[in-house]
Amino acid sequence: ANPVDYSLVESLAKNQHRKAYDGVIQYGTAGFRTKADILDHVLFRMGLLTVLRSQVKKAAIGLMITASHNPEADNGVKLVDPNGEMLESSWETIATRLANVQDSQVVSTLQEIIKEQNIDTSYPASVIIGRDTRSSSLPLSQAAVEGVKAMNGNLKDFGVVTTPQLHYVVHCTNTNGAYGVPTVEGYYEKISKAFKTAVGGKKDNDKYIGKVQIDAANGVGALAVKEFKKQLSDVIDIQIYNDGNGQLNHMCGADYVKIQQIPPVNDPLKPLVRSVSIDGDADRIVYYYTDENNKFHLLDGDRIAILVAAHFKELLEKSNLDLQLGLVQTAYANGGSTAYISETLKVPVACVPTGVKHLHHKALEFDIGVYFEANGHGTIVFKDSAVQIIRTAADNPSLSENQRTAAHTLSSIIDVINQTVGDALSDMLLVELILRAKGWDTVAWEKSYRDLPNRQVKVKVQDRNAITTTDAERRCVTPMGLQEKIDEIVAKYPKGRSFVRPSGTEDVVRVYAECDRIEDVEKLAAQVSIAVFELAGGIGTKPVV
Ligand code: G16
Repeated sequence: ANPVDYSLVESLAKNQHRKAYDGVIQYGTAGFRTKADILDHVLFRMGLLTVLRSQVKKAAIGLMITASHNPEADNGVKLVDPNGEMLESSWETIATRLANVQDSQVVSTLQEIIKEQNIDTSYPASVIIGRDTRSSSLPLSQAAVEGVKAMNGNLKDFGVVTTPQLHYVVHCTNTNGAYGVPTVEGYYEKISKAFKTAVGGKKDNDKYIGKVQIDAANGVGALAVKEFKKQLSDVIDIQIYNDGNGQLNHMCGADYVKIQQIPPVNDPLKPLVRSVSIDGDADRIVYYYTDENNKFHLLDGDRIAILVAAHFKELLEKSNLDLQLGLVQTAYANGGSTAYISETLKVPVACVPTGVKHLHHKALEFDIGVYFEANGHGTIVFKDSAVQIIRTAADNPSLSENQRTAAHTLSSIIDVINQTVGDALSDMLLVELILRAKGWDTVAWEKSYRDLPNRQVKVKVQDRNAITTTDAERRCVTPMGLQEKIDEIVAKYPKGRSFVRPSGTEDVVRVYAECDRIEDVEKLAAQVSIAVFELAGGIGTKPVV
């Protein structure tokens, strides 16, 4: 690569992309995320940094501009490591440092990073950029592009894509196409083809109806839904609404439906129709339906994880393959789901802190790792050796026909899955395949276990970092006395459980509560919220019971 003109970098940092914000901006749960109008300098600097990251890893690095489930006025950026996974945590610290130094220190900070990380700056860096449909995303992507170019990085700008598509092309690029063709067309083609093969051509069987309606949160996912609808029209009937004409994430989308536990705006509300909500950048999905009495039923990430794990367990038993299956959850997983996994399914289950990066990492420890956050963010990862064992078994004439068929089914499922990160649409197709195999509708799916009634609320505090946690966020360490207070409150409720943690994507503290009786859960959540408000510096209106 040509030597970098640092005087140009300095001039851009001090002029076109100067810092417009005095506070600290942190690399959070899924990258930097805040008001779009204070992010220009962050995007420019992340453009600079991805070039160095690419030189360290000697591979292409991704940069995605989105604020996912947040309101339209917010935006954000996350960096994607070579295998399509989230940025390594030590580099989150580096990213935060570079994002927050004064304009005049940008060049010296880059030089420090180069020295500390021993970076070979002669390596030809490559960066893959994508963005969502927010109006602020295009100008922010231009800032990132200027950063990459100023550092002489090679650039592929994929324009408007879903987050999982960006992760996918990064992984495909770095495996030289072994995982798939590194284009958006390649993504649609691989997943659609795999779904058609796995379905085997027929549209319906006894109970399963290949029909689903999708709330696309008025986000970038709408484009992907429309493309899948087109490519899969002969095997599944997809109806889409909130398809981009309304306000992004406003009273719709996976986050809204999960937290409010009600259908999104514009839902046709026909009873028993299988419905799906995805989020603003299409990496999360929840299912739901309303019954004949107009009661809302949610089938969230926990339910998807269990559906998948139970199906895989059955196929592994039938094919007699000795592969270790495991499931990864976070503290938000409903107590009902965790009990069902460990006591009935008897699949090992691990609990890690919030954030796909933590779940993904843990899931890689299993031959087949199923991970889902309750909010619908998740996927399944397979060790290469496991894929090979499954594929070999599917074609092994010395196995019984039943064993071979089960291995074959497993093998055909693998390519429907986007293993790089949670992907709402590939997850949906996987769920559809399993429901079809079982001849289930959503009512039958929901019957496997009972969710404990639960609530999630937000509390505003002066500084959310005043709350620190331990034990995969299930207990808090500071402020002093808060955990004792929560313990005291929870003890009064049968099957009660509650925890609090600072959000890494919004300026709030999240409170989760669950207990046995639906009539108690509101009260439990409110009492814990009051404790947070009183002990952690609440601002605004104090919560009430
Ligand atoms: C992001 C992360 C998820 C996380 C969610 C909420 O989702 O990717 O892993 O569960 O934020 O995080 P927090 O509670 O820290 O705000 P998304 O879909 O917004 O990118």
